[in-house]
Amino acid sequence: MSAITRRALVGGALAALPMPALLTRPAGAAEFSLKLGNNMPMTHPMNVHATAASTRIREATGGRVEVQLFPSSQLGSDTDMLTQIRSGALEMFFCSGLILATLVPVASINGIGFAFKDYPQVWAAMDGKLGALVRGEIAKRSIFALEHIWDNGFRNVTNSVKPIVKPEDLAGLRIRVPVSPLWTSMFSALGASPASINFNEVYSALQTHIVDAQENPMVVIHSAKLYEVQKYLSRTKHMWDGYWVLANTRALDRLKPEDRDIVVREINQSALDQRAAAEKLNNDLGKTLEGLGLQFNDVDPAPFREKLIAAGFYKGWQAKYGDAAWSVLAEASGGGLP
Ligand code: X2X
Repeated sequence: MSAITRRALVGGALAALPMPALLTRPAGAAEFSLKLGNNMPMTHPMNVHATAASTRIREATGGRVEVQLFPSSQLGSDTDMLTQIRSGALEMFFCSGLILATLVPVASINGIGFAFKDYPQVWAAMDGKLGALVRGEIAKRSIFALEHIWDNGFRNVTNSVKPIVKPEDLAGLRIRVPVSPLWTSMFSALGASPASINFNEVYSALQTHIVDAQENPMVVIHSAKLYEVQKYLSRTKHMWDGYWVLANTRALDRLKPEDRDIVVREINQSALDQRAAAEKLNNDLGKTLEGLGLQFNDVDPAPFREKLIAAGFYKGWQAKYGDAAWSVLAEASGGGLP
């Protein structure tokens, strides 16, 4: 008998037998295990505070619910995880609104160039009308976005060629951007040559010079060690980006209502804790990164914004999002939009 036939027979025989040992949960095991995937290493404040939430959820549900973290794109790229969260193969996913926009177009709206000047403005917008608008659109796709978005941060351009001081310095620069139409549009409008690459391939793309530049908040540049393969950090602060916690609606609805409430409550609590931690790091990491060899320069945002206006960037995106959504952004940005 060939190995294949034997395996098929054994499998068939086993499948036909009742297997109480396998169907009963071992003592102490959770009734519900929710996988939570993301693209950051465990040291990133997102995973530090997701771990804290997971511990509190296990305690508060008496061990019935377990949130299992899968950091560092272990379950695949962001594009893969977005597919998995829709199918239910993945129960929860930390996803940048801009990446989510390949599915829910308005979700990229907070990333419009230079829309927000500081964190207080961002949190008022994202916990207020702008966030509600985006969450409403996400809900139409049978995905539940938890109330509080987590901080990724204000993004800065890094590269291995030269300091970026004026928009012309970006001309023709091969810059990695995440997979999202808004990012490609913005860096094309600024005169660079953007390439869409998922985060799990960024380090090697920079190392092998498939691209020479990328843009991310300080915390990401630090925790993913991008300073090892980049030389200059220009404080462009060209957009703010955050991570929604997305949950597959069917998976959440399988929980007892009180367990579901605990999961949502504790993750929202950790969102607020993580914001404080990430904001502090994003403000404080400059010295550390300089010590690790990155050369910093300040940037006047005005000419970058002018370049975007001249390229029709704002008008084009206003037309895509529609006037209603655009006016919510305009109000949240306190007159920061052209
Ligand atoms: O992919 C990126 O650059 C990152 C880590 O910032 C996001 O998840 C959008």
